[in-house]
Amino acid sequence: MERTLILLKPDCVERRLIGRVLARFEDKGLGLVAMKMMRVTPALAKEHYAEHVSKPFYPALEKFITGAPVVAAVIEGLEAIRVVRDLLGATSGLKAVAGTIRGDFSSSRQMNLVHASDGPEAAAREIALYFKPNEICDYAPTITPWLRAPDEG
Ligand code: FUP
Repeated sequence: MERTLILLKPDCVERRLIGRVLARFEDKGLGLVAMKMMRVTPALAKEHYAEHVSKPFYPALEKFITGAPVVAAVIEGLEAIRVVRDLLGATSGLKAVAGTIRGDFSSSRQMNLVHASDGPEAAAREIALYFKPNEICDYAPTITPWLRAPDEG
């Protein structure tokens, strides 16, 4: 099992797409194990986007990500890090394939609705940035036997 961090970004919240976007992950069979609405502060934005802080687009990205609330969540599932990124599609909504979340709902590179961790190290770092260990709910969903065969994990 893997866990990954998603952020429903300010454009997703302001456009009232929270429910429809979360439904895409639930429909796939992934599980939510933590979730909260919050403001990303400039300090948190700089930590989250540490690899981008020195890039020319960073000031606009920080203004965007701090400009309205976000919904942070931890998603759990088999190969969840890759599966969630595949569901999102390419970074730019203009390039993302139709049928993906960004391909269906975004026409922008900055306003691409959802962030998701891009690997195991990023997932561990980002989950710890947004959630304390006791905010994550460990549970065994009773629907699991109807989502996959026992030998699939
Ligand atoms: P992703 O891995 O899909 O989140 O994308 P990146 O790490 O490449 O970029 C991080 C965020 O910066 C994305 F949400 C998009 C944004 N971005 C811009 O706003 N302008 C750019 O020129 C490049 C990226």
